Amino acid sequence: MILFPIFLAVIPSLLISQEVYISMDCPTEVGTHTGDNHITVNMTSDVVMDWCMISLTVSPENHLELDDIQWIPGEYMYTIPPYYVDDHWYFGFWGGAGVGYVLGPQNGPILDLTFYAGEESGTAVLEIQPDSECLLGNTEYSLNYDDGYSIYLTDCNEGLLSFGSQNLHSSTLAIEILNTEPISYFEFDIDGLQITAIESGLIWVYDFIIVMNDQGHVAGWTTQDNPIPPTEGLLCNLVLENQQEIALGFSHLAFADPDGNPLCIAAGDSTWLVIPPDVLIGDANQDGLLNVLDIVQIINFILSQSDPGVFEQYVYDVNTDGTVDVVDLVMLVQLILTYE
Ligand SMILES: [Ca+2]
Ligand SMILES: [Ca+2]
Repeated sequence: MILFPIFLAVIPSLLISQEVYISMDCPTEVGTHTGDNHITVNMTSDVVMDWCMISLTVSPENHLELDDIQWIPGEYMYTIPPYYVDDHWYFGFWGGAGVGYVLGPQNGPILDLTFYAGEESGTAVLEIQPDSECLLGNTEYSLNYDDGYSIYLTDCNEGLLSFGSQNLHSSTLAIEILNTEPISYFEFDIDGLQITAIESGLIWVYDFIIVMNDQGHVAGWTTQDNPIPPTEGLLCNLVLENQQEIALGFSHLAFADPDGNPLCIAAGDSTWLVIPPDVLIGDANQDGLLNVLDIVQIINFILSQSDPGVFEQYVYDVNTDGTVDVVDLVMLVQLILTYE
Protein backbone atom coordinates (compact mmCIF):
# COMPACT_ATOMS: atom_id res chain seq x y z
CA MET A 1 0.00 0.00 0.00
CA ILE A 2 2.89 2.32 0.61
CA LEU A 3 4.06 1.82 -2.98
CA PHE A 4 0.72 2.82 -4.51
CA PRO A 5 1.33 6.61 -4.76
CA ILE A 6 4.73 5.97 -6.31
CA PHE A 7 3.15 3.63 -8.86
CA LEU A 8 0.70 6.33 -9.89
CA ALA A 9 3.38 8.94 -10.21
CA VAL A 10 5.76 6.89 -12.34
CA ILE A 11 3.59 4.82 -14.67
CA PRO A 12 1.61 7.65 -16.38
CA SER A 13 4.77 9.47 -17.35
CA LEU A 14 6.17 6.28 -18.87
CA LEU A 15 3.01 5.73 -20.86
CA ILE A 16 3.04 9.12 -22.55
CA SER A 17 6.75 9.60 -22.94
CA GLN A 18 7.00 8.36 -26.54
CA GLU A 19 3.77 9.66 -28.04
CA VAL A 20 5.32 12.55 -29.92
CA TYR A 21 8.99 13.29 -29.77
CA ILE A 22 10.65 16.31 -31.37
CA SER A 23 14.40 16.56 -31.82
CA MET A 24 16.73 18.85 -33.71
CA ASP A 25 19.89 18.32 -35.70
CA CYS A 26 21.97 21.43 -35.22
CA PRO A 27 25.53 22.28 -36.16
CA THR A 28 27.50 22.51 -32.95
CA GLU A 29 29.80 25.24 -34.18
CA VAL A 30 29.54 27.90 -36.88
CA GLY A 31 31.44 31.05 -37.64
CA THR A 32 29.96 34.46 -36.93
CA HIS A 33 28.53 36.43 -39.85
CA THR A 34 27.78 33.31 -41.86
CA GLY A 35 24.55 32.30 -43.53
CA ASP A 36 23.03 29.16 -44.98
CA ASN A 37 23.41 27.16 -41.77
CA HIS A 38 20.76 24.50 -41.31
CA ILE A 39 18.77 23.03 -38.46
CA THR A 40 16.54 20.04 -39.13
CA VAL A 41 13.59 19.37 -36.86
CA ASN A 42 12.63 15.70 -36.62
CA MET A 43 9.46 14.12 -35.35
CA THR A 44 8.97 10.63 -34.00
CA SER A 45 5.31 9.88 -33.39
CA ASP A 46 3.39 6.66 -32.83
CA VAL A 47 0.00 8.31 -32.61
CA VAL A 48 -2.56 9.89 -34.90
CA MET A 49 -2.89 13.66 -34.66
CA ASP A 50 -4.84 16.37 -36.37
CA TRP A 51 -3.09 19.41 -34.99
CA CYS A 52 0.33 20.25 -33.67
CA MET A 53 2.12 23.44 -32.73
CA ILE A 54 5.81 23.72 -31.95
CA SER A 55 7.34 26.81 -30.44
CA LEU A 56 11.04 27.63 -30.55
CA THR A 57 13.09 30.31 -28.91
CA VAL A 58 16.62 31.47 -29.55
CA SER A 59 18.64 33.10 -26.83
CA PRO A 60 20.26 35.54 -27.00
CA GLU A 61 17.69 36.58 -29.57
CA ASN A 62 20.15 38.30 -31.90
CA HIS A 63 22.62 35.40 -32.10
CA LEU A 64 20.74 33.25 -34.60
CA GLU A 65 18.40 34.71 -37.16
CA LEU A 66 15.97 32.11 -38.46
CA ASP A 67 15.31 33.48 -41.91
CA ASP A 68 14.26 30.71 -44.27
CA ILE A 69 11.90 28.13 -42.91
CA GLN A 70 10.78 25.20 -45.06
CA TRP A 71 8.39 22.47 -44.13
CA ILE A 72 9.33 19.06 -45.36
CA PRO A 73 5.99 17.88 -46.73
CA GLY A 74 4.32 15.04 -44.90
CA GLU A 75 1.31 13.05 -45.98
CA TYR A 76 -1.88 15.00 -45.29
CA MET A 77 0.16 17.67 -43.58
CA TYR A 78 -1.13 21.21 -43.94
CA THR A 79 1.21 23.79 -42.60
CA ILE A 80 0.74 27.19 -41.04
CA PRO A 81 3.25 29.82 -42.17
CA PRO A 82 5.76 30.27 -39.32
CA TYR A 83 5.23 33.40 -37.27
CA TYR A 84 7.13 35.23 -34.58
CA VAL A 85 5.43 36.54 -31.42
CA ASP A 86 6.89 37.54 -28.05
CA ASP A 87 10.38 36.13 -28.68
CA HIS A 88 8.98 32.80 -29.90
CA TRP A 89 8.95 31.26 -33.34
CA TYR A 90 5.78 29.20 -33.89
CA PHE A 91 5.56 26.36 -36.40
CA GLY A 92 2.28 24.59 -36.80
CA PHE A 93 0.54 22.01 -38.94
CA TRP A 94 -2.75 20.25 -38.96
CA GLY A 95 -4.06 17.21 -40.72
CA GLY A 96 -7.47 18.48 -41.74
CA ALA A 97 -9.52 16.69 -39.09
CA GLY A 98 -13.15 16.37 -40.04
CA VAL A 99 -12.40 15.29 -43.60
CA GLY A 100 -10.45 12.28 -42.52
CA TYR A 101 -7.02 13.78 -43.05
CA VAL A 102 -5.09 13.03 -39.96
CA LEU A 103 -1.39 12.83 -39.43
CA GLY A 104 -0.38 9.25 -38.89
CA PRO A 105 2.59 7.83 -37.03
CA GLN A 106 5.85 8.91 -38.57
CA ASN A 107 9.52 9.11 -38.01
CA GLY A 108 11.64 11.64 -39.85
CA PRO A 109 12.39 15.28 -40.63
CA ILE A 110 9.51 17.74 -40.71
CA LEU A 111 11.14 21.15 -40.83
CA ASP A 112 14.29 22.71 -42.26
CA LEU A 113 15.43 26.01 -40.77
CA THR A 114 18.08 28.13 -42.40
CA PHE A 115 19.74 30.51 -40.03
CA TYR A 116 22.20 33.31 -40.15
CA ALA A 117 24.78 33.29 -37.35
CA GLY A 118 25.02 36.48 -35.32
CA GLU A 119 27.57 39.23 -35.22
CA GLU A 120 29.33 38.25 -32.01
CA SER A 121 31.05 35.08 -30.94
CA GLY A 122 29.46 33.23 -28.02
CA THR A 123 26.83 30.61 -27.39
CA ALA A 124 23.32 30.61 -28.79
CA VAL A 125 20.72 28.24 -27.35
CA LEU A 126 17.76 26.97 -29.35
CA GLU A 127 14.93 25.52 -27.29
CA ILE A 128 11.52 24.01 -27.90
CA GLN A 129 9.15 25.62 -25.43
CA PRO A 130 6.66 23.97 -23.05
CA ASP A 131 3.71 25.60 -24.82
CA SER A 132 4.24 23.23 -27.76
CA GLU A 133 1.39 20.73 -28.04
CA CYS A 134 -0.31 18.22 -30.33
CA LEU A 135 -3.98 17.27 -30.46
CA LEU A 136 -6.40 14.77 -31.95
CA GLY A 137 -9.84 16.24 -31.47
CA ASN A 138 -9.81 17.25 -27.84
CA THR A 139 -7.15 14.75 -26.86
CA GLU A 140 -3.90 16.42 -26.02
CA TYR A 141 -0.75 14.46 -26.63
CA SER A 142 2.29 15.06 -24.60
CA LEU A 143 4.98 16.55 -26.81
CA ASN A 144 8.42 15.52 -25.68
CA TYR A 145 11.63 17.13 -26.74
CA ASP A 146 15.29 17.33 -25.98
CA ASP A 147 16.92 19.94 -23.81
CA GLY A 148 18.08 23.12 -25.50
CA TYR A 149 20.71 22.90 -28.21
CA SER A 150 23.83 24.97 -27.91
CA ILE A 151 25.46 26.39 -31.00
CA TYR A 152 28.88 27.91 -30.56
CA LEU A 153 29.63 30.96 -32.64
CA THR A 154 33.32 31.37 -33.25
CA ASP A 155 35.15 34.29 -34.76
CA CYS A 156 35.83 33.88 -38.45
CA ASN A 157 39.43 33.33 -39.37
CA GLU A 158 39.36 32.94 -43.16
CA GLY A 159 39.25 36.62 -43.99
CA LEU A 160 37.83 40.07 -43.43
CA LEU A 161 35.41 42.20 -45.44
CA SER A 162 35.79 45.89 -44.63
CA PHE A 163 34.90 49.39 -45.72
CA GLY A 164 37.58 51.28 -47.63
CA SER A 165 37.73 54.91 -48.64
CA GLN A 166 34.80 57.02 -49.77
CA ASN A 167 35.21 59.28 -52.76
CA LEU A 168 32.73 62.13 -52.64
CA HIS A 169 33.54 63.33 -56.19
CA SER A 170 32.62 60.04 -57.80
CA SER A 171 30.18 58.98 -55.05
CA THR A 172 31.91 55.67 -54.57
CA LEU A 173 32.53 53.55 -51.53
CA ALA A 174 35.35 51.01 -51.63
CA ILE A 175 34.82 47.47 -50.29
CA GLU A 176 38.06 45.73 -49.31
CA ILE A 177 38.65 42.00 -48.95
CA LEU A 178 41.35 40.04 -47.16
CA ASN A 179 41.03 36.29 -47.74
CA THR A 180 43.17 33.28 -46.92
CA GLU A 181 41.15 30.90 -49.13
CA PRO A 182 40.03 31.28 -52.76
CA ILE A 183 36.61 32.89 -53.21
CA SER A 184 34.15 31.98 -55.97
CA TYR A 185 31.00 33.31 -54.39
CA PHE A 186 30.17 36.18 -52.06
CA GLU A 187 27.12 37.90 -50.69
CA PHE A 188 26.57 40.73 -48.23
CA ASP A 189 24.04 43.36 -47.22
CA ILE A 190 24.66 46.97 -46.28
CA ASP A 191 21.31 48.05 -44.89
CA GLY A 192 19.91 51.32 -46.18
CA LEU A 193 22.51 51.83 -48.90
CA GLN A 194 21.25 52.77 -52.36
CA ILE A 195 23.72 51.30 -54.83
CA THR A 196 23.40 52.28 -58.47
CA ALA A 197 26.36 50.36 -59.89
CA ILE A 198 29.30 48.21 -58.90
CA GLU A 199 32.64 48.63 -60.61
CA SER A 200 36.37 47.89 -60.63
CA GLY A 201 38.40 45.78 -58.23
CA LEU A 202 38.88 42.04 -57.97
CA ILE A 203 35.35 41.33 -59.20
CA TRP A 204 36.39 42.62 -62.63
CA VAL A 205 39.75 40.87 -62.67
CA TYR A 206 38.07 37.53 -61.95
CA ASP A 207 34.96 38.00 -64.13
CA PHE A 208 32.34 37.93 -61.39
CA ILE A 209 28.70 38.15 -62.34
CA ILE A 210 27.17 40.68 -59.95
CA VAL A 211 23.59 41.11 -58.83
CA MET A 212 22.31 43.78 -56.47
CA ASN A 213 19.11 45.45 -55.41
CA ASP A 214 18.14 48.87 -54.07
CA GLN A 215 18.05 47.54 -50.50
CA GLY A 216 21.85 47.32 -50.28
CA HIS A 217 22.09 43.62 -51.14
CA VAL A 218 25.08 42.52 -53.27
CA ALA A 219 26.01 39.06 -54.52
CA GLY A 220 28.60 37.84 -57.00
CA TRP A 221 29.94 34.60 -58.40
CA THR A 222 32.44 33.41 -60.95
CA THR A 223 33.38 30.16 -62.64
CA GLN A 224 34.94 27.40 -60.61
CA ASP A 225 38.35 27.74 -62.28
CA ASN A 226 38.61 31.52 -61.85
CA PRO A 227 38.28 32.33 -58.13
CA ILE A 228 39.83 35.28 -56.31
CA PRO A 229 43.02 33.72 -54.91
CA PRO A 230 44.15 34.41 -51.34
CA THR A 231 44.90 38.13 -51.40
CA GLU A 232 44.26 41.52 -49.87
CA GLY A 233 42.81 44.32 -51.95
CA LEU A 234 39.88 46.18 -53.43
CA LEU A 235 36.93 43.83 -53.96
CA CYS A 236 34.83 46.49 -55.70
CA ASN A 237 33.65 50.09 -55.64
CA LEU A 238 29.99 50.68 -54.94
CA VAL A 239 28.59 53.65 -56.87
CA LEU A 240 26.02 55.48 -54.76
CA GLU A 241 23.33 58.00 -55.51
CA ASN A 242 21.23 60.43 -53.47
CA GLN A 243 22.80 59.34 -50.24
CA GLN A 244 21.88 60.47 -46.76
CA GLU A 245 24.47 60.48 -44.03
CA ILE A 246 23.89 57.01 -42.60
CA ALA A 247 25.61 54.40 -40.49
CA LEU A 248 27.07 51.58 -42.58
CA GLY A 249 27.44 48.02 -41.38
CA PHE A 250 27.68 44.64 -43.07
CA SER A 251 25.17 41.88 -42.44
CA HIS A 252 24.33 38.50 -43.96
CA LEU A 253 27.81 37.74 -45.21
CA ALA A 254 28.18 34.52 -47.15
CA PHE A 255 31.33 33.38 -48.94
CA ALA A 256 32.21 30.11 -50.63
CA ASP A 257 35.27 28.56 -52.20
CA PRO A 258 35.29 27.00 -55.72
CA ASP A 259 33.90 23.73 -54.34
CA GLY A 260 30.98 25.48 -52.69
CA ASN A 261 32.34 25.09 -49.18
CA PRO A 262 31.37 28.03 -46.96
CA LEU A 263 34.15 30.36 -45.89
CA CYS A 264 34.06 32.16 -42.60
CA ILE A 265 34.83 35.77 -43.47
CA ALA A 266 34.37 38.33 -40.71
CA ALA A 267 32.81 41.77 -41.16
CA GLY A 268 34.93 44.82 -40.48
CA ASP A 269 33.95 47.74 -38.28
CA SER A 270 30.91 49.86 -39.02
CA THR A 271 31.43 53.33 -40.38
CA TRP A 272 29.50 56.36 -41.56
CA LEU A 273 28.65 57.39 -45.07
CA VAL A 274 29.58 61.05 -45.48
CA ILE A 275 27.57 63.30 -47.76
CA PRO A 276 29.43 65.86 -49.89
CA PRO A 277 29.92 69.01 -47.79
CA ASP A 278 28.20 72.12 -49.10
CA VAL A 279 31.44 73.95 -49.88
CA LEU A 280 33.29 75.13 -52.96
CA ILE A 281 35.91 72.73 -54.22
CA GLY A 282 39.23 74.27 -53.16
CA ASP A 283 37.73 76.36 -50.36
CA ALA A 284 39.95 74.68 -47.77
CA ASN A 285 39.11 77.00 -44.87
CA GLN A 286 35.40 77.00 -45.72
CA ASP A 287 34.95 80.76 -45.65
CA GLY A 288 33.07 80.82 -48.93
CA LEU A 289 35.96 82.45 -50.83
CA LEU A 290 38.73 81.07 -52.99
CA ASN A 291 41.94 82.94 -52.23
CA VAL A 292 45.52 82.64 -51.04
CA LEU A 293 44.42 81.44 -47.58
CA ASP A 294 43.15 78.23 -49.16
CA ILE A 295 46.45 77.78 -51.01
CA VAL A 296 48.35 78.18 -47.74
CA GLN A 297 46.14 75.63 -45.98
CA ILE A 298 46.54 73.05 -48.74
CA ILE A 299 50.33 73.62 -48.90
CA ASN A 300 50.50 72.99 -45.15
CA PHE A 301 48.44 69.84 -45.57
CA ILE A 302 50.72 68.54 -48.35
CA LEU A 303 53.83 69.31 -46.29
CA SER A 304 52.36 67.50 -43.27
CA GLN A 305 52.19 64.32 -45.41
CA SER A 306 48.95 63.38 -43.65
CA ASP A 307 46.52 60.95 -45.21
CA PRO A 308 43.57 62.93 -46.52
CA GLY A 309 40.29 62.30 -44.72
CA VAL A 310 36.98 62.23 -46.56
CA PHE A 311 36.67 66.02 -46.30
CA GLU A 312 40.22 66.79 -47.51
CA GLN A 313 39.84 64.30 -50.32
CA TYR A 314 36.74 66.13 -51.49
CA VAL A 315 37.72 69.78 -51.00
CA TYR A 316 41.52 69.75 -51.45
CA ASP A 317 41.64 67.37 -54.44
CA VAL A 318 40.74 70.10 -56.91
CA ASN A 319 41.43 68.08 -60.06
CA THR A 320 39.61 65.03 -58.56
CA ASP A 321 42.36 62.55 -59.40
CA GLY A 322 42.29 60.92 -55.95
CA THR A 323 45.41 62.52 -54.49
CA VAL A 324 46.14 65.90 -52.94
CA ASP A 325 49.36 67.32 -54.38
CA VAL A 326 50.96 70.25 -56.19
CA VAL A 327 48.80 69.71 -59.26
CA ASP A 328 45.79 70.69 -57.14
CA LEU A 329 47.59 73.89 -56.12
CA VAL A 330 48.23 74.82 -59.76
CA MET A 331 44.60 74.25 -60.62
CA LEU A 332 43.46 76.17 -57.54
CA VAL A 333 45.54 79.18 -58.61
CA GLN A 334 43.81 79.07 -62.01
CA LEU A 335 40.43 78.85 -60.27
CA ILE A 336 41.24 81.85 -58.06
CA LEU A 337 42.25 83.90 -61.10
CA THR A 338 38.94 83.13 -62.85
CA TYR A 339 36.94 83.37 -59.61
CA GLU A 340 37.99 87.01 -58.97
CA1 LIG B 1 38.54 79.94 -48.61
CA1 LIG C 1 44.51 65.97 -57.05
